[in-house]
Amino acid sequence: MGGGPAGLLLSHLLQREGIESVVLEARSREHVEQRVRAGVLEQATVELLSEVGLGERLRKEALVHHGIELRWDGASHRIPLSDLTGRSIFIYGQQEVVKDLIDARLAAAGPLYFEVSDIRIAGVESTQPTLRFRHAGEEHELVCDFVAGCDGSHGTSRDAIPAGALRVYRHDYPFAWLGILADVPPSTEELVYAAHERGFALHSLRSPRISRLYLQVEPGADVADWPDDRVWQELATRLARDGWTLRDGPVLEKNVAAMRSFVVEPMQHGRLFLAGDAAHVVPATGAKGLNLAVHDVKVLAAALARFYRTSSTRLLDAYSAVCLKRAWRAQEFSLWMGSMLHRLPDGDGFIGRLQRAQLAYVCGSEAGARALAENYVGLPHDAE
Ligand code: FAS
Ligand code: PHB
Repeated sequence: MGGGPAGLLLSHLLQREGIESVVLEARSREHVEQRVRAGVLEQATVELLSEVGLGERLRKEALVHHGIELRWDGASHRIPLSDLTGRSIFIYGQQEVVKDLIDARLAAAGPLYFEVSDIRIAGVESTQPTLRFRHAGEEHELVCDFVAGCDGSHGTSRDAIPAGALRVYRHDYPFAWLGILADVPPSTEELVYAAHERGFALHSLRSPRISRLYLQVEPGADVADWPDDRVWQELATRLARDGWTLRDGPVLEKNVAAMRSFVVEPMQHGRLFLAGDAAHVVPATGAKGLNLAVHDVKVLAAALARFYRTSSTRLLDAYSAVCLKRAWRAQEFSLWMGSMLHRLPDGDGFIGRLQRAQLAYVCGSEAGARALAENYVGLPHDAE
């Protein structure tokens, strides 16, 4: 269930193992290919996509970055990610990953249904769960061995799990992000994370011609209160540094995203396996969400392949624990980075001083910079 990065990549990995699957997506192809989300890919994510034949366009178009910049009190502090970890990050929009996955799925003639509705899951505690759904005005039924809930944070696959069987962990942050996609060349070579007394700001990018920028705003902020010139003005203020100018330009897309943490345990119930945002959501500060989804389906595909080859459920039984370990690492890192860089209640008082001390340690000591770098580039997939 779900034709986002998790669902599409899982179907691709299974197909390579000779395992059939059907991808059911609620929205249209246009919608999922246009949806602006992630932009930072870990090296392990890029290595996996390349290994499974999805790296051709990525390798040509992705920008490789070896560092990020933390900017505070008007000064820049570069975190040399590759020098500290031997690993890099790749800038390649999530919608490009999704386009590559859909192209591969259709090229392999793998079943992929868009604009599916009314999906009902039954029998996940049996060895033959069923899915009923509507597509193109008709009722369909699928009898399957397993169901993968890859339908994101607002999906319905979790509803098939009895309430008492799941533990849900939530944490809402006292801020949201207003994000813009702009038709202007980036004003920076590497990502800039700025901690400013007026709030956080991030200068990211999508290509040498397209910029992606974010502003910390109040939870529930209304885009209508943020006309383009106000957005650019606020970005210029928060990202300000002597001798540096922010280029502005036409805003192609603007949205507000809530910042929250969410984890469900376990990530499996009977023959239903949850992956990606359906099981865990991290705030975007650490750029981890998409990368976690990729790791989940890599582990799940290997476990399913082992089951079909040997009937062993050992890897399937370990799936939830393996993925939750990485998800909680990402949760802790995202909270740590978010707390260091955002304007928080009491930001002018004790908490503000703590944030400054944390920034000074991270930017002033190799140990501090390495802790950020290791988590930001992402631990190798086999680091479990
Ligand atoms: P998705 O939500 O992407 O996909 C789920 C799919 O299921 C969707 O296509 C949806 O339409 C479909 N669906 C929902 N309900 C359904 C139903 N009932 N039946 C059928 N289909 C259904 N992550 C990073 O790693 N790096 C970043 O830089 C980054 N930046 C982000 C910026 C923003 C503003 C946001 C919001 C997120 C960001 N993320 C980032 C996180 C993000 O990329 C997610 O982790 C990623 O989309 C997760 O992929 P999926 O689990 O496939 O879920
Ligand atoms: C993005 O490019 O969209 C992006 C980059 C880094 C983040 C979050 C989002 O931490």
